[in-house]
Amino acid sequence: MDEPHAEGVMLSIDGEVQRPLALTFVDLGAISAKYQVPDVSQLAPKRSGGAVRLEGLLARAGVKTAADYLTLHSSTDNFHASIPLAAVRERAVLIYRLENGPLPVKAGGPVRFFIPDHTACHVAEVDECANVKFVDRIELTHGRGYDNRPTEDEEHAELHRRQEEGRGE
Ligand SMILES: Nc1nc2c(c(=O)[nH]1)N[C@H]1C(S)=C(S)[C@@H](COP(=O)(O)O)O[C@H]1N2
Ligand SMILES: [Mo]
Repeated sequence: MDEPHAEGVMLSIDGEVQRPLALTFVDLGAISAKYQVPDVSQLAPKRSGGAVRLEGLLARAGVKTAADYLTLHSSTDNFHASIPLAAVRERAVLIYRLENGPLPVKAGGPVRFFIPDHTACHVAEVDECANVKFVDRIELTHGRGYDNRPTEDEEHAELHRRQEEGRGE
């Protein structure tokens, strides 16, 4: 996979919003400092990089009252998760930066959705598996949107094996 370029659109937001957005690395960095998390290790010790709070993106896009689900799309590997908006609205972040550049692909970049206090895989709608890597589109929906997270244990175990191979573990 090619490493992301700072000039290209890294993340779109659409669906039940007043102002659909298409954001570059520079746009993400220009979101108000009150929504920036300069060092995500303060939220999750094992993670590194800089993030912007989901709330900051939603404030710019303007969430319509009908929206009650957040659907995270990765076209890179066709992975999608749809989770209740209220459960993550105030705590989820988008990790998008490592030092001065976009988050590398091997860390799930250029943009990675992250719920700091997620549960273990598989136990609820909002679980570790919903931490979508290479997320390029966030869609606000009324009702649950498209979700292809594995539901069977074996299928999920296989996905984890593939991810570990991808990291060279
Ligand atoms: N795009 C994408 N995001 C993904 C996945 C995936 O296969 N593709 N796997 C999910 C699963 S099942 C888990 S448990 C976490 C693992 O994140 P980590 O590799 O950073 O530990 O990423 C989630 N995000
Ligand atoms: Mo998972």
